[in-house]
Amino acid sequence: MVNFSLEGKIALVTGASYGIGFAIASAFAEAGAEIVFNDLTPELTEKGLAAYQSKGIPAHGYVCDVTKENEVKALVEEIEKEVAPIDILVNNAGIIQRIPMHEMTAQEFRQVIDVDLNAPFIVAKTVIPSMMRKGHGKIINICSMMSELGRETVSAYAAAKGGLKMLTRNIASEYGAYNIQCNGLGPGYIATPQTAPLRTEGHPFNSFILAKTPAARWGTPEDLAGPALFLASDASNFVNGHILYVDGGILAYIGKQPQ
Ligand code: NAP
Ligand code: GCO
Repeated sequence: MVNFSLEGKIALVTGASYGIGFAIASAFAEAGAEIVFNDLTPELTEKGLAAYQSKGIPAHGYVCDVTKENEVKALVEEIEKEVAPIDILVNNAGIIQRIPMHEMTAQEFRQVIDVDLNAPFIVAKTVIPSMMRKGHGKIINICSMMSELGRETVSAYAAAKGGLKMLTRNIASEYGAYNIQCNGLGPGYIATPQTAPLRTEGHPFNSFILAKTPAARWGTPEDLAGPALFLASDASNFVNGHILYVDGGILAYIGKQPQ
């Protein structure tokens, strides 16, 4: 029988108090995993803990900024001591800045690269040694349409998510021999706080996205749960360095002709 169970597995999902990370962690819990997540502030972490609790999920929540190497090292040590070594890492925490490139400061650009590219490197390099010792591990990097496509105002985000795609392939190449699989999950346009500014009443981006998506709807965080579970489970043990796009068909489609 194909094994999608995560029974006995410890999963760390970064930035998972709500949104895509929360939906993925909830699905992992349903499949039997013990959930660990972090967020930036005690308030958000508490809110996340309450949200998991309301679903009957006994998650462990920590405060940690994933861009800070010392905080990530302390987080992973604490998880290993208080829970157990991590079997599954989902690099989910991310930010976006929508600013025309010629108006963006180098500091704003760096901040996006720091959270969306440097942090997945930091968290992955910190958990990989114990995965090597255990002889298995799953790393899932949350990529984006912007791992493949560009668009106005998202230069830093596209540079980071394009880089994350290649970091994914490199981790797969470097650690595949240790039975560590590293894959990317590339969401299309998903209704979360990150995309809230694009979904306001009458915003032209809303109809633009519907016309670009064969499924003709925004995705939901729950749309990502099944594909993430596949990549976290033994069912994908020979899938490595792959980016699984969950986009309602955007990357396959030229877009609907205007009427
Ligand atoms: P979201 O609603 O903005 O949630 C992102 C989470 O990451 C928040 O909890 C955020 O905390 C946390 N975070 C940000 N910086 C952090 C840091 N330095 N340390 C720890 N946590 C941090 O985003 P989402 O839409 O669920 O997106 C999750 C991931 O999917 C991101 O990587 C995003 O780029 C990617 N993605 C989203 C979409 C989409 O359409 N929504 C599509 C493709 C890819 P705060 O609340 O404190 O900021
Ligand atoms: C944007 C969006 C995107 C999405 C997502 C697409 O401004 O174009 O925010 O970047 O959030 O990453 O896959």
